[in-house]
Amino acid sequence: MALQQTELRPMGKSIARKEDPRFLRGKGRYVDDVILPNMLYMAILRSPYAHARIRRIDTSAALAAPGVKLVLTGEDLAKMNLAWMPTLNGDQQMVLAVDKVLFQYQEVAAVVAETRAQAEDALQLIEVDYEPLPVVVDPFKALEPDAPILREDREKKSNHIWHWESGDREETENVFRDAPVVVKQDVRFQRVHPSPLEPCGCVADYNTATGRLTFYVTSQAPHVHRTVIAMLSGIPEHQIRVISPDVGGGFGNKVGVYPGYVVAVAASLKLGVLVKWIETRTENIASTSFARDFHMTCEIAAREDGRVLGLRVKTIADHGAFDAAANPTKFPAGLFNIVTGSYDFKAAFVEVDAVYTNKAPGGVAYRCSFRVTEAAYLIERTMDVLAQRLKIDPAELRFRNFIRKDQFPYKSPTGWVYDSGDYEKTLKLALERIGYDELRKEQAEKRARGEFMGIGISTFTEIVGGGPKNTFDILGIKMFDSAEIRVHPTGKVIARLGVRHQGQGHETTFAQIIAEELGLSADDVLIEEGDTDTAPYGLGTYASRSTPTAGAAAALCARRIREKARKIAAHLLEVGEDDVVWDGTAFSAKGLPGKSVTMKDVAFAAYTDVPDGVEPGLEATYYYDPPNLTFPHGAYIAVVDIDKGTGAVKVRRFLAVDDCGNVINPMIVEGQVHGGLTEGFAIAFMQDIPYDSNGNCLAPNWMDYLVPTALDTPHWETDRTVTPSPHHPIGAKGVGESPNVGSPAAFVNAVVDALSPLGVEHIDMPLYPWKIWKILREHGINE
Ligand code: MCN
Ligand code: CUM
Repeated sequence: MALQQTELRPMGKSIARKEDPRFLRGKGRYVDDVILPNMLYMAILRSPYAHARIRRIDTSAALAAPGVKLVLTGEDLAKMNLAWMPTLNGDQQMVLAVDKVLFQYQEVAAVVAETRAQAEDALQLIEVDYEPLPVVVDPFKALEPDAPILREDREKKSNHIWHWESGDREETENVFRDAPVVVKQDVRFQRVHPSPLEPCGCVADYNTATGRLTFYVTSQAPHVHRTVIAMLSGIPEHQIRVISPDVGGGFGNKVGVYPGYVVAVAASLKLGVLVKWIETRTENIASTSFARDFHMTCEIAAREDGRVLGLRVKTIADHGAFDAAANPTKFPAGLFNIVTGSYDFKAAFVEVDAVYTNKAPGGVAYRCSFRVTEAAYLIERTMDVLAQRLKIDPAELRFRNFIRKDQFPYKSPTGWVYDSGDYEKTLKLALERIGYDELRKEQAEKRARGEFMGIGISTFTEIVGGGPKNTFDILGIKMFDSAEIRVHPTGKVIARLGVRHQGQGHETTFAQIIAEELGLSADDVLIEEGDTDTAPYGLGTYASRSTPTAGAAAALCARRIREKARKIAAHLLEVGEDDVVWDGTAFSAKGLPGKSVTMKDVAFAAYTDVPDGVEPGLEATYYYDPPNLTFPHGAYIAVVDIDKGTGAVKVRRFLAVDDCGNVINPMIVEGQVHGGLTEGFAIAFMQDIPYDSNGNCLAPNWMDYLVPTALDTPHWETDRTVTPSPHHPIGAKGVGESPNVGSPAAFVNAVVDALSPLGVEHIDMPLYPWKIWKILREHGINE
């Protein structure tokens, strides 16, 4: 049962989510709920071809259609210097196609009309004369010397975007040369899409009299959107107000700036009226930030007893037509080099080459922690390949290789400094809770009867909290985050943060942090995020960074308030400041029992009875530059049974033991874990965005791209260990993405474990029943 919000000392308690009453009663306000007078509607014409030259666009018939006010093409935008926009990974992307299109569903032209239906109808009247060009969908073929060059705007005349490496090549080669055992596995992490319930959209409102642009957008990073729009449009930053209303799911899909946003702003600038643009489901899946699409080869060098020595990883990253991954500047492949995971490797070397293909752009989204999903999946999968090859139990292999508790802070061979962890404890708890030994016995019996039952383990390490200013920036802006707290005369608080939640419960958990520090109840604290006019600058919510960055800022900001409150308390208690003691709910005077004042008393005095020499009011701002990232970890175990007749996998049990340090709200953390596991399950079993050889996107809707229903979803069991972060002010680590980072490997490991008697060592996701059925059939099982 969730507890009341009115309790004092709310830290660590499962208080009910403050945001739920409005979400559950349909009283949320999303971007499509923004309906303002004289608003026009925009629709976008998209390319049917994956690669084609545009010979001519004729917009005259569309312009003459009923209700149509404006038609824009790339040429029109070029005149406004808006034909191209920068991406968050240092590339540039076409806003509306100029000269050619590079992926199916690419933005070609836009119509603005009085109604959405009129705008969409008029799209049909735009005539585009395309000359189809050869299409490249396979990133390996894109690298071949005779491949057609996709990006003629670049100086470099190849489809290769960048090469990135990490670790020590030579040392790793040496370790491999001398190693008695080497396993090698090709692993694909397929192209998927976060597909939030609410697609992307915006309302652009340029006021020709004031010169102000108000931009409503479903955004995870409103301040970043404001800065990008200012840089692009030339409107001064303070004349732009970005408002991100309630966000109906983000999962990384709402970090980037999409062409539709820029076109809507351009249209509003041109017409001087409000322009709304809301995507369809197909536009969302087929054109906005996809996730993964990594082709990886992993090699582990080890001793005969399973002790790992070296790790070598080679990856081809398919970025589609533009490199629009949202990544910190210094990490073109995100934090993929966390790929040594929870294991103590002597040496590691990781290489990633990024490639253009005729597919939708994007690259980092879907609960990914900047590509940690790919890294965790790869190492957890390959550790199982090693276990199988050496005939060592996968749990035992992990125990032999874990970074030990006493090795923290641990410096990984690719340069990360893990803050804290206790991997052995977490896996032990998981094995006990699931009854591992019993399950292995049951499995042996079933195998003897020709049945296919599997147990899969994943003991992942996450890396979140981007990040420290010396290494982390986006477009040059350092990745700190911020909080501003205002305590009003009656002791009620409004706090604003630089992040922007999308369902994670910040209105509750950040209120808990501040209430705890100020001796108030969470009910006394209103959290506001998402309005750049009021919130302090921050880089937004993604990469599970909110708690590690803005959460830290909130705690330290509240402590700053408490320090000032102490001065006022001293005055009220009529003692010296040094004699004031804070016990968590009130100030009292040392040696004077029975005499105390609460934060509410102090707040009132801050406006009514301020001592001389103290500034009135009770407000503070804090910008937090984290000293390091936080490294949550977990041990996940999946138990599956495979139906021999159909190849269908039943996930009989799934246990997730997570360690995200100190927990602010256990119920919210559990909710995050449930959601992330469901998405990890979807990726493992049902999600993929394939393209045919002509570059047609084969899953641009929810008929072909599957989102699990409650009926599909397994029952989740959860537990927790607590290893606080030593550098975070309240010892918390992020958790939002852990379940999606850790779970795919557990599912696949379980299915491969079930099929291992047939000699199966790896199957690429998604594990569709037909793939498994085919394997069974090849082995004469279900004929
Ligand atoms: N929390 C806690 N104790 C901890 C850690 C976290 O109580 N030790 C709480 C936090 O205070 C917060 C929630 O758990 O209320 C998630 O916190 P955190 O791990 O800091 O992650 P963020 O708030 O930065 O959320 C981002 C993360 C990402 S990157 C994706 S993607 C994702 C996810 O959150 N998208 C989501 N979870 C989502 N959940 C919902 N409902 N909708 C999305 O779009
Ligand atoms: Cu990479 S999905 Mo989340 O970081 O918004």
